[in-house]
Amino acid sequence: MKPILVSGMQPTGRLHIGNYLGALKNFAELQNSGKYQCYFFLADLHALTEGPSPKMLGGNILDLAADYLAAGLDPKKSVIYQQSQIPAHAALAWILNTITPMGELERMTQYKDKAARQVTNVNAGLFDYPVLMAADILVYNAQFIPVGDDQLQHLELTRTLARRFNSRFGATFAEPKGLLTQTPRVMSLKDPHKKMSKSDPEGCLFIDDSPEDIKRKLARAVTDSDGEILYDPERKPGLSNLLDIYSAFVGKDPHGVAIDFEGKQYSDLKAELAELIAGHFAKFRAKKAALVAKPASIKKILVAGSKKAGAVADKKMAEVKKKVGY
Ligand code: LTN
Repeated sequence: MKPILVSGMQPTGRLHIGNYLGALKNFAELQNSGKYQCYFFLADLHALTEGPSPKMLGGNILDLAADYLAAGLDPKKSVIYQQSQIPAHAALAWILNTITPMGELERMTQYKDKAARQVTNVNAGLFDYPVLMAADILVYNAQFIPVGDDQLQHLELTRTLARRFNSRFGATFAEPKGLLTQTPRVMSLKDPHKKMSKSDPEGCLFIDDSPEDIKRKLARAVTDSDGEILYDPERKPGLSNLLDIYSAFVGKDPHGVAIDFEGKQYSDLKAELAELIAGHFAKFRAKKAALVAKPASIKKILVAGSKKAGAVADKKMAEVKKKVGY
């Protein structure tokens, strides 16, 4: 049996190139490596912690599923499913809640960040987010979890909860390992000191942006006034961000990219980068457009995947119930 790999993303809006390079691109590569039994899900219970309207949530779920499929996740190779359709996720989260001290959740930096940003809606779900994430992982006995470094603290909690449950109730869960995806930090085109974020669409390149939008946003990207193409994140953060992005898409070191552009204008780099990115996502855009035009086919894939995943999760949940004494 191949080891089990689980990961997911929240359906909370359009994906940008940072999300793509940090997660989705790796999902497809891990799937195609053939080394794992892959489970990729839409974290639509987690998404509820941000308080979306029902229409918004429904739209985002279909949109993210289309992103998964257009980026190459294949229901013949991976289980692709919706967290909310599998009761075992929330059921296991409840049981794990009872072995999670408040203090361990109070320390979570993502919670603290989100509570500071989302001041009008600091709900219990936001606080409990890491326990649900632990359940997402443990309910499949997953061994490998591809995540960005912002999720490592949650993964460490998952390992702690697995150990704690196992020692109290007997061997039940595998302790999962993170597969750290090394992402270049993709910064905003408008302010290279801030991370690229969907909340600032003009500083952000979405993976389904039209070539015209990509060109326009890059043409306006903040650089500096000395005109020299040189990789120097300290002195030239805007330009270096563009070189980092370029290098991530061509798989070359950013200093090397800078050397290739020596003597050229910033506008040349921006135009070539726009073409590179628009070209990289050309097939993706076409596939996504075709999928979005047939939402029923997307739903069918999610229903079938959720059924498969649900059968696996239910089995583990039955074991857990027995172990705790039900
Ligand atoms: N918190 C993750 C999404 C997520 C996840 C998971 C990832 C929820 N449950 C389980 C891996 C495994 C995020 O925001 N990137």
